[in-house]
Amino acid sequence: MKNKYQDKIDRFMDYAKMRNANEPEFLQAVKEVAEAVIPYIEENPKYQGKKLLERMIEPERTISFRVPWVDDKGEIQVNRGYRIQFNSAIGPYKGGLRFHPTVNQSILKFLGFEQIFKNALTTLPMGGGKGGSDFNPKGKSDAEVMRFAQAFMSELYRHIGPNIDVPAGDIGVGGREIGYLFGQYKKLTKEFSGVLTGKGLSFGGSLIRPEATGFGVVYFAEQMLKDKGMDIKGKVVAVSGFGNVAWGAITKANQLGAKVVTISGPDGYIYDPEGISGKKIDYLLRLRATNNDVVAPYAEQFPEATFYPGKKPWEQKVDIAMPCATQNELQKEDAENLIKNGVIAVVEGANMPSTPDAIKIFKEAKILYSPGKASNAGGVAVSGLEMSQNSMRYNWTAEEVDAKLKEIMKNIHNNAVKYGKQPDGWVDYEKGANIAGFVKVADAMLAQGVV
Ligand code: NDP
Ligand code: 2IT
Repeated sequence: MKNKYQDKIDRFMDYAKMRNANEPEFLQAVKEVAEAVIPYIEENPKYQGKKLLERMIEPERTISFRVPWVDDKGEIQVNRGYRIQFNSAIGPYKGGLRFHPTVNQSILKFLGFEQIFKNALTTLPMGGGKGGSDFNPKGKSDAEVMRFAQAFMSELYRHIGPNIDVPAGDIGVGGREIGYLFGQYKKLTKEFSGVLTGKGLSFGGSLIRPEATGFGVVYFAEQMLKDKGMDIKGKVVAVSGFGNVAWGAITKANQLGAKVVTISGPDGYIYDPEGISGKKIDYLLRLRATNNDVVAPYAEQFPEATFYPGKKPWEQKVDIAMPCATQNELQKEDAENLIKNGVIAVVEGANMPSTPDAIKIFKEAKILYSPGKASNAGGVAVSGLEMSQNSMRYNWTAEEVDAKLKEIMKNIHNNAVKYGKQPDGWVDYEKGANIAGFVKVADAMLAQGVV
């Protein structure tokens, strides 16, 4: 089906490519938004002639800096740090920090761009941003992680603040790293504030923040199924990754009566036909804490499971797929396998885990497919709730935060349905989420003039 506005989309993408050559991940994220939003702009004159998309794809500010630090052997190491302050139309810049050797400007721009729309969908007042470093946490000692985090914050602190830009975690950045970053910010500024989210509970963190992204993914899946008169209970689920998001998703899926049969790492995947539950979920945390980046030991620990080296979980027959590892981890042939095996729903936990080819296959098959910016927004939503609690100098209970998270995920779902429902009743969640996020940010930009 050719888009009526394809020429306009192509022209816009030529412009984006010209200005962002050599940034494939960023261009991939821009194209997804352009394909949904350009037709909407064409049909809604209020958004025309204002260069809204041209402005949105240009970060308000890009900061790149040197991060020198000394390792345990006394050797000097040099990493590169970034913060992309993408859009502040609806609130302070907000988004995670990623520490991974693959980090570069293209990846952080794609993540920061996605964050604009995701944060708008949460209904909370947060702009979009992202940052990180090419620092590789693998095999690093605790002392090395601390020295790196302190060196990173020694520059970043100049650019952030509780009303300016509020970073959080992402791949390679969890509670430990946020603690070290917070300590250094406090030392340099003499200020105890909600400048970061994902903090420890004893210094301003919110209950349920560690679980929030994964819980939100499962709440979103629940809504999608409910919309079709189905229940998540009894469904078989494939999860990829074994990090923070995977852990939260597996925990909640079990609580709601689903069976999770896979996890994965860079070394391959684990298939556990008995389901990953109970003490096996706790084992994931230990596996992660070894800093070795492998899932193979799971099969030694639990002999009923099989380890498939170098493979991805998408070859298994499951009802629901939840990619929770990283970008572009679910490709065309994986999508074909999932469809062949009768998958009902693909609910993204990671950011942009499905390639455009894979998404096309899901859409043609008219299964339930949700992009990360809608289904993984629970993490940043609870970050927003952490900011609120810090401002109030008050803490909500786990039940209160969880109830708000559930409500937010329901709102995101309904908002995506509002803009994504097709004449035949099938919901294009990708289109719906992109337009819903765009409308909120575009209205704020229009009201604030050309700034
Ligand atoms: P973690 O660091 O806790 O876990 C990341 C997982 O993905 C690990 O299993 C990791 O293995 C794997 N992974 C990372 N990079 C690669 C790669 N290049 N190739 C193969 N596997 C890889 O991160 P999170 O769980 O926090 O993040 C997972 C995804 O969810 C990311 O896409 C992130 O952007 C997204 N997300 C995170 C949120 C949060 O609140 N933390 C919120 C919303 C989205 P390894 O490190 O061994 O490579
Ligand atoms: O991708 C994401 O939404 C995150 N990594 C969480 C960001 C946040 O500010 O909590």
